[in-house]
Amino acid sequence: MHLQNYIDGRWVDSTSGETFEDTDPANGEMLATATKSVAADVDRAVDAARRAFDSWRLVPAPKRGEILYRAGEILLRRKDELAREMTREMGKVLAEARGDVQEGIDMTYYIAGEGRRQFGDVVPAELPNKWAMSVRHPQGVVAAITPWNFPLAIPTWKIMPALVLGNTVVFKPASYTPLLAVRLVEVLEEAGLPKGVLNLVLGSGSELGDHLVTHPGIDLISFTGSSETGAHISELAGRLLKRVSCELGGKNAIVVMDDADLDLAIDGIVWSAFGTSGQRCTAASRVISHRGVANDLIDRLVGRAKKLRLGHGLEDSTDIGPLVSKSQLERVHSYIPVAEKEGATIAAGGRVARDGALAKGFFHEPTVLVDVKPNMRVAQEEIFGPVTAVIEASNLDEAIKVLNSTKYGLSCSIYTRNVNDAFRFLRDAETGIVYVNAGTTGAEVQLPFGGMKSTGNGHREAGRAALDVYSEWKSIYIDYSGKLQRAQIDTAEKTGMAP
Ligand code: UN1
Repeated sequence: MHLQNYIDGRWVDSTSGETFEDTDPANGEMLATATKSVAADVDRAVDAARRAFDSWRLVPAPKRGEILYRAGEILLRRKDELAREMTREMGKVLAEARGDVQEGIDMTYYIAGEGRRQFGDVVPAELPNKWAMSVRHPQGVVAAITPWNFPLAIPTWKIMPALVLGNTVVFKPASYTPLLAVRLVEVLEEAGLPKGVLNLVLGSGSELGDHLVTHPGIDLISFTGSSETGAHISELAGRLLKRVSCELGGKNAIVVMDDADLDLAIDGIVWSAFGTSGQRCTAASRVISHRGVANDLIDRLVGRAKKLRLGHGLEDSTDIGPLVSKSQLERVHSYIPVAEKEGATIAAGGRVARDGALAKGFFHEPTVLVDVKPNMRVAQEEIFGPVTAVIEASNLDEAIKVLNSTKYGLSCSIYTRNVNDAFRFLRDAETGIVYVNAGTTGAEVQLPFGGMKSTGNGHREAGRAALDVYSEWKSIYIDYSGKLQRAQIDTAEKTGMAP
């Protein structure tokens, strides 16, 4: 299989003629070659998107929405096939890959409905015989730069709202997941998207990213990835006064109080910490346990972590797939000596898994760190792997203090049966997403998704909030009085009392 760029409605190779490999991280098998783009390909994609913008912005929004409905139907039809390819391309187990595709379907249908909404305000004017209202206006050409951990869902979070609002798009997916990106573009092509409205450029972010972000034809950059890259993009784009929407890192915590249903809490921790091998920005990489239940919690968590079965995500028996790449595996594993040096204890896991067939892939054992203090690096830095750090706290106040002590603010949760504690937690957590008696993952598409502090730059994806990223507000005044009316000027006319 060979994967190509999609520019101005045509599948084409890069002008470089070079390729890169798309491989299965569970066994190293090659799935495809992909064309390796250079700056000239970015230029072509941006030019095509700019040209298409002139006509796409004039297509009635309900018609744009209809194309998205059709795309949702095609995604539904292809769900199983896409999920299988996703498991092979980036490793997550099949049930989770199906969930990823489903989240893309949900987002596509949800946003398709915005074709007939996109509400603005109609408000009274302060002068007589005058009309006042606000409408949404597209930004122009959007650069959608997406990660590999949700290779279908996250691109839909960006591309679908951009399209329904009348923007055109240059899509630069992570180089680990070109296949799923090609599939999404195929779906939108089949759904009837006109040429040039969505363009795909495959290749490495470090080689293409700066050129794309600073390209004068790009109006808005929507990026999901690390806080470091988000800051770099924001710096480049900020100088050019471009809008940037960033979804960045997390150091999400589950707080377990001494009155919690511990069985429920352990289920939530295992799912949130080790699902997707911990490669979610919402993953629970900290557990803040009330001292009264900490020993019991650790015993049970360690027991469960040791039972999880590593393997290829397409096998029914597998609980946890590989990490996406060798470099991610090395990065995650490099935190083990850091933890030990700082005085933490490895209560479960801690090793790169090399037994039998696992040696061919990038597997890391599910790892539980205990004796962790809130200021240790393993309690502060995003690890993005199957590693969670248990920190003890004496009461709710201390737990909330620890919760809020990192630079990130994406997701958190509390397990408690005390309604007063739950409400205090909801009020005081400095995160964009808060759960009660559930883990930290599993956000639904109809609510805003994103975080506070270094997790983002104030924008939100999903929900109605997504519309604010991909549109400008235009306020409109229509004076039908037939005479000069002066707002804010102290005259009798202003009150309508003049003859
Ligand atoms: C991400 O990891 O970047 O809430 C997105 C969740 C998923 C989305 C995660 N719905 O875990």
